Amino acid sequence: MMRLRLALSGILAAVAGIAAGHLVAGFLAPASSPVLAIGSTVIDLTPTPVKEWAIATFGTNDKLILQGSVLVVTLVLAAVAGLLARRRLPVAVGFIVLLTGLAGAAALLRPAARPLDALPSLAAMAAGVATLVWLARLAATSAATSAGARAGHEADSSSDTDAEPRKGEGSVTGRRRFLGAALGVTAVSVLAAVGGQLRSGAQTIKKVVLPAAADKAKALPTGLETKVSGISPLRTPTEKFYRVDTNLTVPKVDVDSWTLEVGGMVDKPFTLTFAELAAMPLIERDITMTCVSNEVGGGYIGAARWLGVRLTDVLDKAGIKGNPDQVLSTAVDGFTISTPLGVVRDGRDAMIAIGMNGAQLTDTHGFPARLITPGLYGFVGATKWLTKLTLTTYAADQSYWTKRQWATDAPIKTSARIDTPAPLSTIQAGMTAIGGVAWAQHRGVGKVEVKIDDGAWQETKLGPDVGIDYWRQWYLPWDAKPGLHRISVRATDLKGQAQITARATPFPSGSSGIQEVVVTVA
Ligand SMILES: Nc1nc2c(c(=O)[nH]1)N[C@H]1C(S)=C(S)[C@@H](COP(=O)(O)O)O[C@H]1N2
Ligand SMILES: [Mo]
Repeated sequence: MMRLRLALSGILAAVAGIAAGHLVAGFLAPASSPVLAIGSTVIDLTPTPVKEWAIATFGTNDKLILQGSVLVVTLVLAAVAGLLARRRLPVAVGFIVLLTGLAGAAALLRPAARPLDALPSLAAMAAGVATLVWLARLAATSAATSAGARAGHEADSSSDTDAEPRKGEGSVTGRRRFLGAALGVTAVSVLAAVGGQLRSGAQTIKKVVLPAAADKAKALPTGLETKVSGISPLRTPTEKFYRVDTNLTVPKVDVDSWTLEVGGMVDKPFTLTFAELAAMPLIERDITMTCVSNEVGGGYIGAARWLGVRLTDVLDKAGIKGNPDQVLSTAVDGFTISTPLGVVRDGRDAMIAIGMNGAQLTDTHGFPARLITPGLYGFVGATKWLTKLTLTTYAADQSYWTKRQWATDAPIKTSARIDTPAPLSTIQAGMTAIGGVAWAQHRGVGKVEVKIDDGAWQETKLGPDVGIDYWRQWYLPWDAKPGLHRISVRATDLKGQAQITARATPFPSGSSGIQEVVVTVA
């Protein structure tokens, strides 16, 4: 029983520390909360294959699972500290100091950390140590009294507690006192954690006024979604747009103090405020983004209307000096992306976007400004929460993912996805439609073909053309006969190049292969 109470003392010390840290972080910087700081460091240190496995296995739940794991490991270690607390209190205290110290170091070693980011971990340290000392003492006292109640003064002669073993009610009183303290710590911790969460959630981004585009996009045509049910809409609503980043908390950037710095191998480095950036000529473009982690048939793809400043306009303002070959972009949290300068300057609509689907960027999609590079996977051209552009060389500087052996130049591979019928679904026999989307950004989709069972590849009907940087909807009417059927799809770009049929994993330059779904027709 005493062991249990000691272990519980350790666990509650950790809970109190984590909660205190979370509360303080809520007021200072949400990302510096101890569990989040450790979690972010774990994300950065995780070897690429493990990261890919986690994304493939857990999908967008990967971050929740990671934080859960950090929490569980911490609680287990804290339970050990609790067990040590009776005979070796200094060691147990040292253990808690070490754990919270690690969290503090993790917070301070984040790329864009400020000294203040250590405060939440210091609060965790204080709350953790105080709780441990207090509860462990109560646990030992209650145990000593209960041992005393059972066996009188012979009980546990090595006990290092000075409590007087009493007869009768003593054990019950001691246990009650411990239980009361444990419940108290739990209640206060829950309040602190919830408070911290509410406080960080209350941070919002400001509303900004976006000028109209000087160079507007054509009105979006009506998509196939009006006639093929279950097909992805021609434009992805912002709230349905996939989100991929390394952040455990979404940066809420203060637009008034935000700046975009342009430097490196340039003649005239300069800095722009948001108003100055937004005052430059704006273009509006329909562009489909894809994540390199998207598996064949996956959902890490979205199509939106972007409003922004041409990246070349900004670079030309600075004037390129020497022979840089990459644009290194940095986010407010220090995350970096390399984009090949040759790609940026080949005439495509690479831009610093400030608007998405007719509104300012949302916090999750990079407010106040992000890069969009048509034709390249997001990890080489779509930096969110952008704050710095540096012209440099691949030889001199490497970015977050290239340091982790991902490709440097990563054009999006041609692919097609079946949206309807859904994999492994059961549908009614009779006339229906097979439909989905296909993409070959910056080359354009030429045709999409479908194969049913062992039949021939049949050309599908394509939806409206929104340009080579955008995806294309497609469908094929199908008279479905009862039974189990296999449906495959393949896309070919406008140059006649069919998508790669060989299966490849997302690492290091994007997945390939033909999607095949199985459906039951009843
Ligand atoms: N600052 C920052 N920008 C980032 C990332 C990131 O982790 N941090 N991830 C990139 C990746 S891998 C992709 S696919 C796109 C996703 O953009 P979205 O979340 O708006 O869809 O953002 C890119 N920009
Ligand atoms: Mo990505």
